Amino acid sequence: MSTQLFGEKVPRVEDQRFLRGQGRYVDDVLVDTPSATLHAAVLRSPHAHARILDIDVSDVIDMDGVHLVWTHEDLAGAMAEPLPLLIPHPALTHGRTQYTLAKDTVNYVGEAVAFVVADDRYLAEDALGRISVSYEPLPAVVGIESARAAENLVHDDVPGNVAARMEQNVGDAPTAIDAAPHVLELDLSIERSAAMPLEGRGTVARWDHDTSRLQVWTSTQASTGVRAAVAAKLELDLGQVDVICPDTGGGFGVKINHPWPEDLLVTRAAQVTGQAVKFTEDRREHFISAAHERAQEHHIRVGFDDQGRVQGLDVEFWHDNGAYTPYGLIVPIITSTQLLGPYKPANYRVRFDSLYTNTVIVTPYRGAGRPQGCFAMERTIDAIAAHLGLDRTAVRAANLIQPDEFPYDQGLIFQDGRPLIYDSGDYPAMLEKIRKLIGWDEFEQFKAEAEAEGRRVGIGLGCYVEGTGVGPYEGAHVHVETSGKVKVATGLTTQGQGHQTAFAQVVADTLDVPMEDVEVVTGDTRRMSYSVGTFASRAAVMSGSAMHLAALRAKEKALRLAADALEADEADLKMVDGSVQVKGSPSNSIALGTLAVLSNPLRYAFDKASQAATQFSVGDQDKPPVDEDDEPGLEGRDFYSPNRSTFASGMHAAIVETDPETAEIKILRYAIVHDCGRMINPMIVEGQIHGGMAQGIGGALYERMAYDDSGQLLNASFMDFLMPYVTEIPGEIDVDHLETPSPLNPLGIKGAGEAGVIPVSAAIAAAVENAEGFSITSMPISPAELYDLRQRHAEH
Ligand code: MCN
Repeated sequence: MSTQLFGEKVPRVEDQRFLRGQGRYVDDVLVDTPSATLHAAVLRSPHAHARILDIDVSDVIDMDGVHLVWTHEDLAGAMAEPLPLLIPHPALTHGRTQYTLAKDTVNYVGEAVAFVVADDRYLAEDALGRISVSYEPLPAVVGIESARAAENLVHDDVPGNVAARMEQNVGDAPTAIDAAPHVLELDLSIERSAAMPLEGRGTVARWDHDTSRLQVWTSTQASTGVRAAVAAKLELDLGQVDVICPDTGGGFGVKINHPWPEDLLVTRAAQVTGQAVKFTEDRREHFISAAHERAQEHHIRVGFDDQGRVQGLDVEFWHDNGAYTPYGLIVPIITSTQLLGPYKPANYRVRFDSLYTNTVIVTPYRGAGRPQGCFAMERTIDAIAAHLGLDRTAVRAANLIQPDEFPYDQGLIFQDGRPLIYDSGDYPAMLEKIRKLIGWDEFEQFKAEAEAEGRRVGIGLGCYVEGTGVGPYEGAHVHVETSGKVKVATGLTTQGQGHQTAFAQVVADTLDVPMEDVEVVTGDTRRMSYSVGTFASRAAVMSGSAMHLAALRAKEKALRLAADALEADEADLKMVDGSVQVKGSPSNSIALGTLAVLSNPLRYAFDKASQAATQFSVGDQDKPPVDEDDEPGLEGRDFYSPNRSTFASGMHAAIVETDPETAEIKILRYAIVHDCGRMINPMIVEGQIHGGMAQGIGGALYERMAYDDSGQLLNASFMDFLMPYVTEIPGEIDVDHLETPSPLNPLGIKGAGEAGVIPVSAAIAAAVENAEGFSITSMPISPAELYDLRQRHAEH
C-alpha cells in the first residue's frame, strides 16, 4: 500500500450495486410482511387559496380496509401546532409555517388537508375520493408582481405579503454610483423551478410497543433532523426514535426539509395502528407538495469607471418564498451575500423583500440562491463591457479580488451573524485558464466565419464564488474490527454523491489500510446520532475532515497498542498496509485486526483460550496490552467544527448557436474551470460538476413552474415539465481544475456538489446575447421567447 488515495480517480465503489439494480430505496424497505404494512395517502388542496368551511369524512370511516382518516381536528398536542420554522432570522418579522394538516385555510394547491391509512394504496386513494371538503375560494397571489401589488394577501396578518425585508451596506453605494463616470440600470429575473430527484419523498415507520421505540426509514438529506423533528412532534425522547436512510435516489436540496407533514403523519399512524405504515410520494405530489426555488426579480444600479471597475453596486430584489417560510430567509440571504462572486466592488448595497405567494413552499435547491445572484452579477458585468465597448474578460479582470488579498472580507454578514470571509483562491489564474480552455481569443474569427455562412453563434462567461462546508459540526466514528476491516460511520446521508468511495479514500490513507477494507455507513442514527446533514456542499469538508480526525485517533491508539505489543518506541513505528511495523524492520509488525483483539480484553481471552491468539506471534502476552486507564476497543471518534465556510469558485464558458429560423438554442461547446480546494477524488468531483451543469442547462433553457393566475400548476408532470435529456447536454465538456487549498480544514478541501449548476444561466444568457446582439435579461429562455425577443428587437 502506502499509495496515497487522496487525489486519485478511484472508481466509485457504490456503482456496482446501483448499476445492477441492487439499490435499496425506501419503497423497497420491507418492515413486516407485505400484507402487514399499511399504506397512506394524502388529500391535497385543489385551491391555491381558500377557506375550509367543512370536511366530511363520514363516507370513509367505515370503509373496509381503511384504518384511519385524519383531518386537523384529529391531531392533538404538538402535532396540532404549526410545523417548525427551521432557520429563524431576526429580519424574518412575519415567518409562517404550515400545519401538518391544514387548519381553516389552504394556501397552495397541494397543501395537505386529510390523511388516510388503508390496507393498500389503491384503497387509500379511493378513500380520499370519498372525503368531501367544502371550500370558500379566495383570490390567489401568484408570482412576484402580484405579491408586490398586494391587492390580495396570502396571510391576512402579513401586510404587503412581505415576510421579511433586509438590507446590507458596504460603504455608500448610492453616493458612489452618483459620482461614477458611467451608470447603468438593469432588470433581471429568474423563474421558479424545482429539484426533480428520480426517487420522490417516502417514509416507512414502525412502532414497537414492547420497547416503545419508533423506527423510521426515510428518503432524506438529514436523518438526524427528521429524528429530532419526529421526536419533538410525537413528544418522544430522541432515544426512542431511530431514523435510517437507505439508498436515496437524489435529493438536490428538496429533501433537506424536515419534517414534511407526511413524515409526522406516517410515524404517528404507525404508533396508533401498531402496524408498519408507508407513504410514497407520486410525481404529481412532488410537483405540488414538495418544494420549489429560484423565482427572483432584481433591479440593479451600477456605477463604474472607464476601465469598467465597479465603484458602486446597488441591488434590490424580490424573492418569491411561496406560501410559508420553513427555511426562513436562507435563499435570499445567500443571493444577497454571494452575488458579488469573485469581484470587489468598492461600495455595495443590497436590499430584498421576501414575499408570500399562494404557491408551493421554497427551500434551497442545488445552488440555493446563487444561480440567481450569479446571473444578476454576471449580466451586470457584461452590460458594463457592452457599454464601454470593452472585452468582457477584461472587465472581469479589472474587478477581480487578487490572490494576495486573501483572506478577503466582503464586509457582509451571513445568515449565522458571522462575517463572510473568502479564505483562498486565485481568480485571475482561473480567468486565464477558462479563456484558454474555451478559446476566447480565437472566437471572433470563428464567429465571423459562421456569420458569413448565415449562422448565429455566441460566446459567454459566468463566474461565481460559493461558500461551502458550513458548520456547525459533523462527526465520524472509525472502528477497526478484529478482522482488520474498518467500519466508518457518519451521520450524514448520501444521495448519489459517492461518499462511500471518497470517505473510504480519506480513512484508508490516514490508517494506511487497503481501501476495500473500509466500509462507510451513512445516515443511520443508530450508528451516529449527532449530525447536521448533507446540503450546502458540506459533506467533503465537514465529514471528510471528521473522518480524517477520527481515523487519526484510531491510528494514535493503534500505535500505542502496537508499541506495547512489539516492545518498541511509538516514534519507531509506522502504519503500513493494514499493520503497524517497526521502521526498517518489516517482519517486526502486528496487524491492525490483531491490535483490535488486543484492545478488547474479553475477545483476547477467548482467542487466547482457543489458541487463536498464537496468530499474534508477538511474544507471550499474559494480558492484552490495553492500559487500565485506556478505553477498550480500537476506534476513534471525532467531530469537526469550523468557525466559518470555505469558498470554492469557478468559471464556465459556453459557445452557443441559435437557429435563425426556429430560434432553437444549441450548445456547441462548454468549458469549466473549477476550484474546490484539494480534491479527494477528481473523478467524483467531475461527475458532480457534469451533473450540476446538466441541471443548470435545465434552469437556463427548459425548467420552469408554469402557474396560471389562479395558482394551478399547469405542468405538474414529466409530460409537461421539460428537463434536459442527454441529447441536450453537450457531448464534450472540458473541465479543468485549479486547487487552492483551504487553510480552514486539515485536508484543504472546499465543497463541489452544487458548483456546477451556479453559473450556467449566466454563461448561456451571455452567449445567446452575443449571438443575437440584444440583451437577455430573463431565464430560462425558450425558442419561442427568443423568437419573440427577435421580433420586438426588429420592431425597434
Ligand atoms: N469531493 C471531493 N473533493 C472535494 C470536494 C468534494 O472529492 N474537494 C467529493 C465529495 O467527497 C463528495 C462529492 O464530491 O463525494 C460532493 O461533495 P460536497 O461538495 O461536499 O457535497 P455534498 O457531498 O455535501 O453533497 C451535497 C451537494 C448538494 S448541496 C446537492 S443539492 C447535490 C449535490 O451535492 N445533490 C445531489 N450533488 C448531488 N449528486 C447527486 N448524485 N444527487 C444529489 O441529490
